[in-house]
Amino acid sequence: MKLRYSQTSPFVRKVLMAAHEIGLADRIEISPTDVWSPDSPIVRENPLSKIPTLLTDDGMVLFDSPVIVEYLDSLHDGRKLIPAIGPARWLALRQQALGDGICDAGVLRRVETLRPANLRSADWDSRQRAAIFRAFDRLEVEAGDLPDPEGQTVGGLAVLSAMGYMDFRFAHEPWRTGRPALARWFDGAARRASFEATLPPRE
Ligand SMILES: N[C@@H](CCC(=O)N[C@@H](CS)C(=O)NCC(=O)O)C(=O)O
Repeated sequence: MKLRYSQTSPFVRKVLMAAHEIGLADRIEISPTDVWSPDSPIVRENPLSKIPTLLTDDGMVLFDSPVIVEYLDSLHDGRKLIPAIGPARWLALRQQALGDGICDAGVLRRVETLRPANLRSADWDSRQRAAIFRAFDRLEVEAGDLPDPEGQTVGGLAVLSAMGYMDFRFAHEPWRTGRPALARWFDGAARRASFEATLPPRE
């Protein structure tokens, strides 16, 4: 399998942490991809031109990180990252939606900073920032529902990736302040090898 990839993408990171957790990382060839280049092959593979995009060994092109994680989770017989049924499933998927939503808002804010100053919108930035911190507030209230490090789920990985992205791009806006339960959960979850193996670059 080949993964169109960037070391800075929190969605790619979630997928790669998932692959490490279920023992499939060695089967994935990572292919650094610049989504902003008009020559990038990703435009032909994924009409949305986003990473992560997975090219499977049998010729499928899969995109959107939840779809890719679900595919990877179908390839092994161990403990699943996506619980099959019941409340545990909906909890994990909802946590994934919150984590991914923080990343969506964070990536939008980051892209905004790359635009010429006269085209940036402070209102747009505040709206995305507010969504991020509301999501962290909700996660703090629900921190007891987050998985143990040894029992990771797609929800826990998405939240962990979102926290890592905030530390990477928005360290000046500390999400830990006033959220002690989340900070404690992060300290435990970030000790996993899957987190260490997928750190973003130092910039
Ligand atoms: N919902 C997508 C979001 C992926 C995404 O936004 N990726 C960013 C990089 S972090 C991207 O490729 N952006 C390029 C663009 O928006 O054109 C997922 O979960 O995979």
